[in-house]
Amino acid sequence: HDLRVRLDHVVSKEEFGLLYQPVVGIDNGGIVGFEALARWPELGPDPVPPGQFIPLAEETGHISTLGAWVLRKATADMARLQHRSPGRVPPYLSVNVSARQWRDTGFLDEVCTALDTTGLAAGTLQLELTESVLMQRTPQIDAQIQALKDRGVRIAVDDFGTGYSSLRYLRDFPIDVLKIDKSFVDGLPEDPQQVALVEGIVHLADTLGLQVIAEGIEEEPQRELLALVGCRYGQGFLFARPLTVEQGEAMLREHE
Ligand code: G
Ligand code: G
Ligand code: MN
Ligand code: NA
Repeated sequence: HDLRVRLDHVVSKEEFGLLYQPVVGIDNGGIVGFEALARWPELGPDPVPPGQFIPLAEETGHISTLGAWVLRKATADMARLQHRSPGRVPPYLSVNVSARQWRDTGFLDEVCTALDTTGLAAGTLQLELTESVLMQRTPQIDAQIQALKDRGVRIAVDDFGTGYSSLRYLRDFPIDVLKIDKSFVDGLPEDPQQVALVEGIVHLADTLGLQVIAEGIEEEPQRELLALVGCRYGQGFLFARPLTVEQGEAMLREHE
């Protein structure tokens, strides 16, 4: 209950933290994008971990306000960062979008307004959804996703392999990217079943023309195995933790 009250307060003031975790090339560690990750604001003691306040925000509906704020702030941050790094392929921005946000009829407008206001190129925005969204599709959600695709926004399936879903959506749905969940990466490279699963996912994605990002890479042997089976992109503490936008920009320059 105390957490609910504190979340009400944070949401009403629109005071959150926002960090960016680099997405890198598995082979060379070069940054190709950043995933925006919401954080409890730094004011005061006793920060609440995102694994606690995000589910509560989803339950209470606050995720709509929080999500809209993340979109505005992250597109503005990334547009500035791209502007300051001319002459290289601009790193893309990936934003987590909860099922509840996809059901909001105003969501498409929010994204378009964020792009128009900040000047961020639509082709450098990626939106992450979970398998549950694909299982609860409605004509309205499909229309929003198609409109975003028509604008050039990319769609990624987050936590791939962990939800209750049918593989049919990979064929019927305009997805661009699969993010292999950390739970599959954890057992690499020792667990032969995990290796087979990851190899299978990469192969399936290749066949369907989808990009793959492996999440939660913490150890060099995991990276090597992923590179070996042809996974081209990764995220994880081995490469970088979630960073402030300034730290992210500094890391981008180091790798130039
Ligand atoms: O930041 P961390 O990696 O601990 O994230 C915990 C969970 O919170 C993850 O499932 C992540 O996808 C989710 N999350 C983090 N930031 C956001 C956000 O801005 N919006 C939504 N919907 N989920 C987020
Ligand atoms: O659900 P989603 O994949 O968006 O969640 C991303 C979460 O995973 C974030 O909270 C981020 O802080 C966390 N994360 C990213 N890389 C690693 C990692 O290498 N190890 C662990 N334990 N967590 C990670
Ligand atoms: Mn994510
Ligand atoms: Na994930």
